[in-house]
Amino acid sequence: MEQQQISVSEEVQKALSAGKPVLALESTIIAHGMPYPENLEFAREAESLTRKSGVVPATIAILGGRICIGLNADQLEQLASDKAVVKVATREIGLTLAEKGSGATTVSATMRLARLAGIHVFATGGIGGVHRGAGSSFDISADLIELSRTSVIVVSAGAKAILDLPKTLEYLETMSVPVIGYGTSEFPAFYSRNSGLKLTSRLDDPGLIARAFQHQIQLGIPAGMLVANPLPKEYDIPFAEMEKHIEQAVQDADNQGIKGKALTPYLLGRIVELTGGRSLETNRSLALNNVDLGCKIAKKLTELA
Ligand code: PSU
Ligand code: MN
Repeated sequence: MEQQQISVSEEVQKALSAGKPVLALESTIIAHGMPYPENLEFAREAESLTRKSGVVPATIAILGGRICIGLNADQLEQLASDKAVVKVATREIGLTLAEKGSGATTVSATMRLARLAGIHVFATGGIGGVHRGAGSSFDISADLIELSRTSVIVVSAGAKAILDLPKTLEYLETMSVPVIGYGTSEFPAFYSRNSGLKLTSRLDDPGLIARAFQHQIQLGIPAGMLVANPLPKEYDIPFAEMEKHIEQAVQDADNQGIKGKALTPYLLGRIVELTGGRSLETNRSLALNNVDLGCKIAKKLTELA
């Protein structure tokens, strides 16, 4: 890798060379998934929770044409507030570097860059998936493709019910991506602990999750792993209650002709509006809950190494 393309913070570099646990964090959730200033508060909180757990956080983004693995306070602030920061999926990494642009990385791009830096565990809120109406729009997130070909454990609260969850699970099965329920046998639906969709795999022990992943790596299986971690009970918004807001948001997007990469950020923002900010508090708590589990898995993984 060319040195001028990538800058790994000193803290992350030291941890990696000492074999200490590191947790990757994405930046699209900051720049395009939550409004300012709650996004900045969340980003800081995620990093401090990681450090408190004895793990080094590596928030990943592209800034000024360089891949940054581990951000300083100014860089976090820029990501959270600068409207010129674009949304970068894996396919846009090369382009953003060539244009010397700044981008927030989605789950797909963050996985790819984490792997490149030697980081194996990544915590986020929810992943992208198969959109409702994908039968005609063909809108399927590149996150699912990346999960099938990049060996990183992604800890999420499942996928948001703005998506077609049954199709998302079918797609993950087709793409050979293990989906592991943590403390649940059901696929969580982000805001809700329950979706009614059964999972075929469940592991309640972070050490076993780490071991399963290590077996995949040793066998040369290219896929990552999706850990589905239901949000804390006190923040649960029942599936049926969210459904009306989601239907409204999907309808509004359709009326305004919003599609492609703009669709997910639009839906996330619209749902915050429609729930009067309640969904934002839920989003924050579930993402921090994923950081907590991500730290546990990252620590177990370094013990196995
Ligand atoms: N879902 C969420 N919050 C998010 C995203 C998805 O609940 O912040 C972001 C993630 O960065 C994810 C991206 O990788 O949206 C997926 O976008 P798309 O649907 O365009 O692939
Ligand atoms: Mn899409």
